[in-house]
Amino acid sequence: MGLPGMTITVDSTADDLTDNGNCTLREAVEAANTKAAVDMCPAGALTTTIMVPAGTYTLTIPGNIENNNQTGDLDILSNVVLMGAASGKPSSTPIALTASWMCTTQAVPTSVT
Ligand SMILES: [Ca+2]
Ligand SMILES: [Ca+2]
Repeated sequence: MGLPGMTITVDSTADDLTDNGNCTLREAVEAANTKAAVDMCPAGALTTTIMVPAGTYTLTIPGNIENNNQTGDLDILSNVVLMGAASGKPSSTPIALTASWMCTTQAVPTSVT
């Protein structure tokens, strides 16, 4: 099961899922989703806090209609808290996502009536 809480610090504004010695935002989300280490990101936990340094994070891997965080938008499939690393406050870091690749979250099912 792993630890109940884990913090992953993003160290690159790049967008990749490649084992190249960094921890991108996509890799951090992947580590949270899979509860396994991804490149330099440590394994996520039941609740994973992702520390996001100030910067512009442009998603550059093309793809749509894909919901497993591999291409296009980021797909958060577990409990994730995004924190601005500079201030340590939630939502303090603007994350610029390209308009067509919006960040989607699926951790909390919503009921539609
Ligand atoms: Ca990488
Ligand atoms: Ca996707």
